[in-house]
Amino acid sequence: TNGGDGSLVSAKVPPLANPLAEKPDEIASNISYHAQYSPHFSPFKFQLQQAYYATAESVRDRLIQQWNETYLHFHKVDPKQTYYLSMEFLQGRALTNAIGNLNIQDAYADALRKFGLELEEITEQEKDAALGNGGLGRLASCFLDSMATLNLPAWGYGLRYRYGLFKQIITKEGQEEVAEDWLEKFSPWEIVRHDVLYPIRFFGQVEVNPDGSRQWIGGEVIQALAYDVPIPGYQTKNTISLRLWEAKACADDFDLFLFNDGQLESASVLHSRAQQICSVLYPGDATEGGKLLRLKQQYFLCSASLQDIISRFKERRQGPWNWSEFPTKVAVQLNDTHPTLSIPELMRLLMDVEGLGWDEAWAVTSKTVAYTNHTVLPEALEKWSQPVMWKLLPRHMEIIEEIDRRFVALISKTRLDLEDELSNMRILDNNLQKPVVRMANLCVVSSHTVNGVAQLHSDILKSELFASYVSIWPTKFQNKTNGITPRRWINFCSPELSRIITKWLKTDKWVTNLDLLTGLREFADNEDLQAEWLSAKRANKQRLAQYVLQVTGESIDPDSLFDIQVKRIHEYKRQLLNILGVIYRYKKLKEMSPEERKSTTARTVMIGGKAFATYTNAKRIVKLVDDVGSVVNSDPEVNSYLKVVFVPNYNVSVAEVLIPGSELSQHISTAGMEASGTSNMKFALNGCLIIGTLDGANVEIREEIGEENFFLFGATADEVPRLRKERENGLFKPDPRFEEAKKFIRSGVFGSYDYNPLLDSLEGNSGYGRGDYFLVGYDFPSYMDAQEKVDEAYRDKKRWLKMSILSTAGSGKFSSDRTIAQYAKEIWNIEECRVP
Ligand code: GPQ
Repeated sequence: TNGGDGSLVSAKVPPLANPLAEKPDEIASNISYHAQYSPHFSPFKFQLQQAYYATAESVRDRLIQQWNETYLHFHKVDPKQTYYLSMEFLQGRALTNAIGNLNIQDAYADALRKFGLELEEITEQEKDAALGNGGLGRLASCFLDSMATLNLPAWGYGLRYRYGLFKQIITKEGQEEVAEDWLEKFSPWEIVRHDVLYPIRFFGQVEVNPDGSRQWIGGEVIQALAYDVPIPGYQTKNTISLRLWEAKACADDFDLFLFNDGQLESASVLHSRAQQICSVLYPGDATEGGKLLRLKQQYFLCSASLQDIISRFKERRQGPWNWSEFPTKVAVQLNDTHPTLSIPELMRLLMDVEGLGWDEAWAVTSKTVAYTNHTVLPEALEKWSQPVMWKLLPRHMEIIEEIDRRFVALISKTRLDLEDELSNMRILDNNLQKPVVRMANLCVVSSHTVNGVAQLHSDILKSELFASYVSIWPTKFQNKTNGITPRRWINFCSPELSRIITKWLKTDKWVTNLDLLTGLREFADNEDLQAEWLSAKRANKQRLAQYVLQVTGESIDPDSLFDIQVKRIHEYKRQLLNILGVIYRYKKLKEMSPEERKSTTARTVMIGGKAFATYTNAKRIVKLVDDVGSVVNSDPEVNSYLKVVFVPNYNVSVAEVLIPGSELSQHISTAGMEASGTSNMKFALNGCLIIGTLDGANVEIREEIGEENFFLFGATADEVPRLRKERENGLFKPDPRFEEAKKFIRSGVFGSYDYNPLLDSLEGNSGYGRGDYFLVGYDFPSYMDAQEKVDEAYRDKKRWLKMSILSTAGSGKFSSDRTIAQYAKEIWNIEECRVP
């Protein structure tokens, strides 16, 4: 808090209620205080919605207290601090997580019972904050939880989108997208900081001053306003910030003259233009469109965050100081290339505002910034049109040109052997038809460290995508295998299983030291543990079955094997392989006698995920799954052995119900294409077995939990290029089962929708949208064989339970605490800064 004299003082005002209350009575009084005096609703009502907001506000008071203490402590100690810049944060709900991390869930449950309310029904009221598309955004949120829990001086920076990820509705036509208004009422978790405001410029021109220095002037200026979302660590006082920027027009941008003249819309044109910036999350997941608005959003995030970081750095300086200290106090991590403009923006601020020379500014920038790559898919590597960039960010383009020029000079001078590759390594692609800036190249050249997100992915970056840079900067490239927070992804979403783990390990320390789970291995055969495990999994399956009934109307049998694939719908993730396998299974069940059917393993296959709104083949896959479900589920001969459900609107909260109740999950991408995957880790941690390819983090999961506990199939990453070549040359011989499944769809059993384009993509030797680029046909037979092994394993209950326990026992490595500790030590060079 800033005192009137501009100095930092701690708030001395006594709180009205005790925000740190831990007794149910006191908590109940805090809740009713908020119901009365933070009146967002008409008085004298205390229904679920009101109760949720009042409860959340009482928790928020506590978070504010801890947040303030943390801020002051960081300010006093002045450690090196990390700033995690991400265009996406997929936070999900906050209430259960906050009271869980604060370890006050029992007190809150008791307090709410005094009003005749159950904690679960209150937490259900909260809307998911879905400011992200998928894995990349959720990873950022898991990282925040770990940073806070590890007491690291670290903050997140993102955008406060008005509309987050769309809501998916499944109709007879397939997927429909509806805007999801997470701020419909308001979010009790954000604190607006009216005093944290920065100007952000777009367009305009560069002016050269008499002394040769340059400055960017003119164009449009809007403001970035800070909203802080407090992020509590688990069982620690440390509470860090996710600072989200909102765009605001400048105060004098409202033209009262025009308004009084009756030109109401023209009067506020700058206001609505500013509002657009944070209106929607760019609905892309590994696909990029050249949208000017998206570029504006990216620059808005980078400029606001860097200005804020610099101002905090200066605020914390005491006595004389030098800019060379900046990288000893600040680490900036770029979550993929989306915040790449941080690089030229930091250069600009240092040179044009702070007056540093190029060399000094470059030394500071390149020691500060590090970059994480999350994909090798060519269509997801960001490239921005040079003419568009010159128009929107003329000064940044000058800086980027200069970085490129110096890079070319360096190579020409020192590495003649790389001359041939130089045109691909350059930041600028000056191709006359479509000159672009290659953002990944800009990141690699400018960052001190570049990392991939799983060992295989990092190896591929070094041997393929960034191979030519490795010989210049051999130590720049690292691996940081992704992780997930065990708080949200087992402790809070599967309390039953968590209690059993604590009981058998005789400690709950595993929640912050996930490696302790290996202690379960010695009990994997123990009948008592197995019985408890079974009953916890069973309860989770029942909860899941109830959920499915509620959202789809389909009743599913908790005695069947729950087989789940949930993730964004993408051809490389191969939901099509899954559903083709289901179709084949259905056909075989139809051909069996009733007696034969009885000896099969009954399965419920659930598939969920959102398709990018204009990704036609992904939407066709959604439609196919739903159609197969309609036919199979209403087929009385088969439906006690097989059910197929498309779970609508997959999001963080839905995942928290699905994952604990799953027994088998599918991570079946074409090898080499999934950078890591993170839901694979969540499933394994929850005792769910994986059927998967040797791709992304699957490789390491299998290593950790043992190959005998993993259903492996498919081509390996190094075989894929050869297999594609062979296919192109007409050398692929499809398995008869594959042909049978496709033919079955073409016969029309699943309705009149035209599936031919989808099926055609699997045919032919090559060509756009043809030639089975994702090798569904090649992997189909080994996939079906692996599925048979699953059926067989499931029939042996004891064996399955043992495998399930070993899965959890082997998941310790995949805690995001481990990942973040590695970033802290090996990339950021920061240390714990615990609030006393
Ligand atoms: N990922 Cl580049 C996304 O979710 N969105 C993106 O825009 C990009 C990557 C995913 C990636 O596909 C997964 O394999 C990773 O596990 C995840 O990022 C987190 O690293």
